[in-house]
Amino acid sequence: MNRRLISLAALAAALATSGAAAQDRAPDGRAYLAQPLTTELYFADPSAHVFDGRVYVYGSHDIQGPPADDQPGKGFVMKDYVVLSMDRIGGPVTVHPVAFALADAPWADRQLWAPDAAYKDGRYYLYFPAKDRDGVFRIGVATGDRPEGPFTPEPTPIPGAYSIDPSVFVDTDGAAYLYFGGIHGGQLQRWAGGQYDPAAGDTDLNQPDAASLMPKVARLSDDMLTLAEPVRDAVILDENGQPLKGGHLDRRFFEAAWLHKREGLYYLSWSTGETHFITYATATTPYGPFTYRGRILLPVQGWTTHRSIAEVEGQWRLFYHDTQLSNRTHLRSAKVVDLHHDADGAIATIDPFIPAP
Ligand code: FUB
Repeated sequence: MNRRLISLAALAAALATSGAAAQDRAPDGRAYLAQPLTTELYFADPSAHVFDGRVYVYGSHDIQGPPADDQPGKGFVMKDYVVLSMDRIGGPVTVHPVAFALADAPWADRQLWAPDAAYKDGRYYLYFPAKDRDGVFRIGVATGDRPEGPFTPEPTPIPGAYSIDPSVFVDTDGAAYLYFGGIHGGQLQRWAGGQYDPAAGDTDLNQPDAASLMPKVARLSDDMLTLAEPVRDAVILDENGQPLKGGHLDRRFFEAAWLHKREGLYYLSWSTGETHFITYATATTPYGPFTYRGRILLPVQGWTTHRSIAEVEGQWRLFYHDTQLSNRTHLRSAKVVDLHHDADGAIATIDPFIPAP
């Protein structure tokens, strides 16, 4: 029996004992809009790309960690990356072998969080955050000659990149941009002065009148391994042209920046953290400034929310995660649904649950 049949048999056995209905509805009775891409493992923070006609999804390989209430993010203790792929949306999903493990990255000590990948000139690049031995989140890059890995990490983190949730956008002219950052457990506030300050800002982020911290952006060098320029803020403005404030909890940037481009317009989306929305803003350049437009995804089951947006088979898709299979914050599953832009480019808000008839 191959690996997939074994896992399907295990799932069937689990459903037989736990009851399939428990899989189909959230604890509060709502029905899920989509089902997990895989039940073989917990897989979160999905970053999807089409490489050579096949869909590849990069993400966090969730595992059970220690109780984690005393420190933001402490329970996310991932130790390796795996890649999912499929030849079409809705087709069978392949879970590839480990793409690389924590021990392969000499500088990384713990917590392999949300990654992303890019392709250039026959090479694949996996961008990933991890804490170093001083407990500081940094961002590394690993390279490989196949989209599913294996990937070999560079010996040091990318100079000038920090915090969490790297994502790469490759523009139509071939220029590649790295977006990153996440507040609270992602430590972005500790870099507000340009250097890492372990005492900075951890409890001071939601000030109603202070500008919120913004995601970071920098163009990548031609070899995709370093930053080609100083990091700048991807500034998000409200409808009056003012930077979002720390107190705008239902829209300000928390983590998980992602850029997609459609019909010449640049869309930046992100998670609002404790209010659990995926929201977005648009701009005419990849640097911004971006103007807030609205919500893409209403709260999913689970504390975190994270997504990527990719055009697959001529249809825009939203890859996201929730805790359907575990109902536990740190054990998440990736899903995919269609995403629709209105005539004026606005994104139609998605409810991850099916409305009751
Ligand atoms: O997976 C760990 C962290 O949870 C990610 O880096 C965040 O975006 C959130 O999804």
